[in-house]
Formats: sequence, C-alpha cells, structure tokens
Amino acid sequence: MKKTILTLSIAFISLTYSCKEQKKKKPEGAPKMETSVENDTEMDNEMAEKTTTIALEPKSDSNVKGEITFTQKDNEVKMLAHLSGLKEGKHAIHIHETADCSSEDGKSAGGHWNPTDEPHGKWGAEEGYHKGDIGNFTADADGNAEIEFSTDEWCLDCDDDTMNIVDKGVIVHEGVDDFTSQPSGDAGTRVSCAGIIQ
Ligand SMILES: [Cu+2]
Repeated sequence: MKKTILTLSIAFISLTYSCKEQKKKKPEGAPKMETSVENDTEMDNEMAEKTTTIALEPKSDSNVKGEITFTQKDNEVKMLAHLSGLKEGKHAIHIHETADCSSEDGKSAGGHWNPTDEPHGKWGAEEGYHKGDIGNFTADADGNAEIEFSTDEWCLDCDDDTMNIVDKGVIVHEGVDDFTSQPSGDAGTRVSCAGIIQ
C-alpha cells in the first residue's frame, strides 16, 4: 500500500508539474488522482474483515436453536452467539471436527476439533486445550443465552489448518464441560449443531 501511495504521489507530482508546464490546460487531471487513492483505501478495509453467520439446529429431540456470527478483523476472530430453548443453567459449547450436522444426535460432527493434538482442557490452560474448547456458558431462566468469545488462535478461511474454523462444526451440549475428562469434558448429549460453512 505504501508503495502504491508513493507511486501515485510521484504520478500526482509529475501530473501537477506537467499541468503547470501546460499552463493549466487540463485542470481536471489532479482531482481524478485523489479519488483513486481513496477508493484503494476503502477496498483494503473491506478485505481486512471477514464474517459468516450460521444457524444452530436442534438435535437429540431438544428445542435448542440459535444463530452464531463469526467475524474476523485483522488477526482476531470474534464469535457472537444467541441461543434459545435451553434448560436454565450451564452448558458446554465446542467446535467439533466436521460441519456435518446430518445425524439426529449430532454425532456426525465428529469429536472435538483438535488440530494441535493437545489434551482437552479449559481454554488457555497450561496443560493444554483443544482449539475447539470454547467452554461453558449460562442460560437464563427463559432458556436464552448470549455468548461472546474472541481469539487470535482462529481464522476464517486462511491457509493454516491449525487455525481455520471453516468446515468445522459447533456443538452445544446439554451438560457442563468439566475441563478434565478426556477427550471431551463429559459434557453429555449434543442438543444443537451448526456447520461453519461460508
Ligand atoms: Cu463438544
């Protein structure tokens, strides 16, 4: 980008200079150059942000559904989830290996997504944790929950398989993740599933 600005600046100066040489025969030349610089900047900002919204569908005869939006800005991916139909209290949410939510019990999504081959644990734990170990959240008395999670250890559609969450699945469990049972935290029945598909 700096190179582009430099090149355009040189072009601008040359143009200004040549305009003076021609005694302002073509005064419309300069503003055109300024416009193209602004457009380049806007395009770069759009490319720096990626977003995808997916729908959670009920599994295992539950009523748990919702919507999750993943937004990547620079190196940070933010997850914002809105869920309903839960039992009041704590539940686990993880990223699992595949985006396949076809089975009635959600097991088609496979085990935990664990591209770095670490033990299951609490996110950020020294002993290790899966890249899909988002953790637990709490549903209110009406069965609704909002979950916010941000990390620089994920990406949306990048070349790094240890970071790319696209084509993986999100699973919500009926139970609580104990962060110690291997390999999945003993969180129980899968009550909702969504494939992370762009
Ligand atoms: Cu899970």
